[in-house]
Amino acid sequence: SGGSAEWFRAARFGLFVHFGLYSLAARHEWVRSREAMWDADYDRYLERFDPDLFDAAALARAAREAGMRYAVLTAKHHDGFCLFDSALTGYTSVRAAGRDLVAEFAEAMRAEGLRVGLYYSLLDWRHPDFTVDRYHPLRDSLPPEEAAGRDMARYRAYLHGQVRELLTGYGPIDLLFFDFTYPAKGPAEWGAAELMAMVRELRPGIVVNDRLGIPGDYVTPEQYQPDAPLTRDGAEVLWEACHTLNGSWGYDRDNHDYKSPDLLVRMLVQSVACGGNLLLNVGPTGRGALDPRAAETLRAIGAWTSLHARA
Ligand code: FUL
Repeated sequence: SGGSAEWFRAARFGLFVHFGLYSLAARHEWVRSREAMWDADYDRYLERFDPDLFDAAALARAAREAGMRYAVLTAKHHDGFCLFDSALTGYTSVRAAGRDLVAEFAEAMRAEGLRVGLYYSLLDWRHPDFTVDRYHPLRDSLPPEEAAGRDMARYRAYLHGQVRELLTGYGPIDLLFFDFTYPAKGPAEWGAAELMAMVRELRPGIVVNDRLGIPGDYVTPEQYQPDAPLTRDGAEVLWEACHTLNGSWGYDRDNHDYKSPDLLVRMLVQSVACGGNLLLNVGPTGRGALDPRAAETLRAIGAWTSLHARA
């Protein structure tokens, strides 16, 4: 990746934002899979989706004041619901509520001087061609003849087409966080090499994570804290530990088990000391607001970074 990842190494601290239909359920972003919901069950959230309190400018300000220098929004999570305008599906925040949240987010982050990242789920529990595996909500309910007609080649075209939309319709995107590869599906199912080539052609210098199942620009320890530099073939690699505030990425209303600002500051320090970044998550409420506990945590971290972080 050469010098293009320099901003990423220097940035050290970023905001992860998980927001989608699952935020309305308020009990973890995997709710649709965990509870094996049919489309009709999950549509109750689509019908009520109205992110009237989603304020990208306020999020950007909170991130900057916390000492963060980039932010990553879930353009699409595993449920398939898109926070952007897509010619390839109507399953979007634009169709549901007239809001292109990716556009709002990108503009607001740039206005605060933050780099813009997008998370894009490789899994898609709504797309009719995404084959049913053990994580799929319809794993026990889809009639075999319907399951048999699914075609990952068509899904691949959709996936590549949507990534193209994200990289061409929203100004300069600095980072892509793909998610994720697992035993049932990997680089072959994603068309990973072609996808990576397209991404690099559309956005030379973009920083891409490693979850396509092929090497990317950085590695992504999730919910654990490396205590030494990370290496590949003996050479240090760029890395970013991503962490939740309370164990859940999507808004989890009744989970009160928040990490303390003091612990989070120590995790940030340890990441930076070991050559890594910290990507700290918030999961806005169903209406798009920052939970007061999350807002307070960001403020408390900012009280520390404003004294101790260097530009
Ligand atoms: C995981 C996902 O399955 C979680 O829902 C979350 O998005 C996390 C950052 O990555 O693999």
